[in-house]
Amino acid sequence: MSFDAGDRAISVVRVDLYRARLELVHEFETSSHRKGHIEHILVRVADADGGTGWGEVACPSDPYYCEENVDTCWLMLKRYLVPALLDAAWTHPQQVGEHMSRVRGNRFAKAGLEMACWDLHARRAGISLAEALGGTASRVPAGVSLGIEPTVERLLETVERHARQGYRRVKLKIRPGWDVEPVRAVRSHFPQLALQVDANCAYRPGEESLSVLRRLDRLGLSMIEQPFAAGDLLAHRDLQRALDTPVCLDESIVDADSAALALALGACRVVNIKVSRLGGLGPARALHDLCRERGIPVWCGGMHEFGIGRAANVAIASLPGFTLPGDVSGSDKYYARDLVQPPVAAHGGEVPVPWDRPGLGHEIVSERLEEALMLTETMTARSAAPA
Ligand code: OSB
Ligand code: MG
Repeated sequence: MSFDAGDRAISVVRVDLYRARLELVHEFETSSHRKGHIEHILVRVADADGGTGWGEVACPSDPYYCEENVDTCWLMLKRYLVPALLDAAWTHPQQVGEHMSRVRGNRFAKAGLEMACWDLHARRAGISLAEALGGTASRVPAGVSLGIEPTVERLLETVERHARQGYRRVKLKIRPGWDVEPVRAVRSHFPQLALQVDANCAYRPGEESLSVLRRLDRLGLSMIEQPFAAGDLLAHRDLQRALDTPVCLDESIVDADSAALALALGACRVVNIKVSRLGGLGPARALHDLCRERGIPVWCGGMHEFGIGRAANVAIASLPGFTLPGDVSGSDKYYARDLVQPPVAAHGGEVPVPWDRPGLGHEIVSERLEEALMLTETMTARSAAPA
C-alpha cells in the first residue's frame, strides 16, 4: 500500500449519474413479473485530486420487489443523496452512510452512491475493494438464479446448461402453481445438484401453502427463500418450526433491526445478503458480521447487476462468513456484452476475486456505456472545480 488513505479527508466534488439499459440474453420471470431488459443507474464520484470511483444502483425498474424503482432512485440521488454527499467530508467510506442517514429508506439509491465511495477509497489506497472490506477468499463459489420458465422441459434445459457450465448450485424461482412439479422434476433429473428455491413473498400463510412447502421440504433443498411477505416474520418463524429445510430471508431483512429481530425469533436459519437491499457495502458487511457472530451462514444475493455492482458482490462475497454459494454468476449469464473490462466471469463454478487490481478491479468501457445510455446528469460541489 502506497499510503494510508484512511487518514486523509475525502470530499467528493463531482458526481455523474448514468441511467443505462442492457438487454437480457434470456427473459427472467419471478413470482411478481417478467423482464427482458434491465435499467440500472451507474454512479461516478470524483474527488478534488482527480480520484474516481464507480457504483451501481441495481434497483428494479418497477416497485414489485421493493418500494423503490429506477425513477425514485434517480430522484432521490439528484434531490437529496448527491447534495448530501457533496457537502460532506469523510475519511472512510463507512461514514458515507451517516451523511445520507437523514433520508429514510431508499436503500437501493444509497447503495450505489456508497459503493462508488468505497471504490474511490480503495483506489486511493491502492488496494482492492475485497481488501478494503476485509475479505479473505481468492475465489467465490458461483451459483445461478433461474427464472420461471414456460414449461418444465424448458426449465430442465436451462438447469442442464448451467450445471454443465460448472455452477455450484441452482436456485429456482417458484410461485403458487409453479412449485412442487417443476422442483420435483429438477430434483429427479439432477439428484446431486445443490438446489434451492425462492418465492419472492408469493405465498400466503395458511394450510394450503404449508402443504406445498411441506412437499418441497422432502426434496432435499438447501433452503426455501422468502415464501411469505417481507414484514411477516412470525409466519416465517412458524414455517421454520414446521420444516427441516432451512428458511432463508431476503426481502424481510433490510437493516440491523430487522435482522436482529428475525434472528431472535428464529424466523430463518440462513440470510441472503444483498448490497443494494441493505443500502451499501458498509451495512452489508455489518450484517455479515452479525450473522457470523450468531453462527448463521450467509450468501451473496444479486439484482441482475451490471459489471460494477457484480464486482462489488464478488468483493463482499470474499468475506469469511459467506460460506454458501450465492447468486454470484458470470455477467454472461445475463448480458451479451457487459459495461466493464475485464468482464466478471465464472470459471469452473467460481468467480476469482481480483486482489491484484485496485478498487472494484473492473473498468467501465466508455463506448459501451455510451451505447447503453438513456439519461445522464452531472452534479458538482459549489466549492470545488469539477474534476
Ligand atoms: O429475489 O434474489 C431475488 C432478481 C431480481 C429481484 C430479486 C431477486 C433476483 C434474483 C436474481 O434472484 C439474482 C441475480 O442477480 O442473479
Ligand atoms: Mg430472493
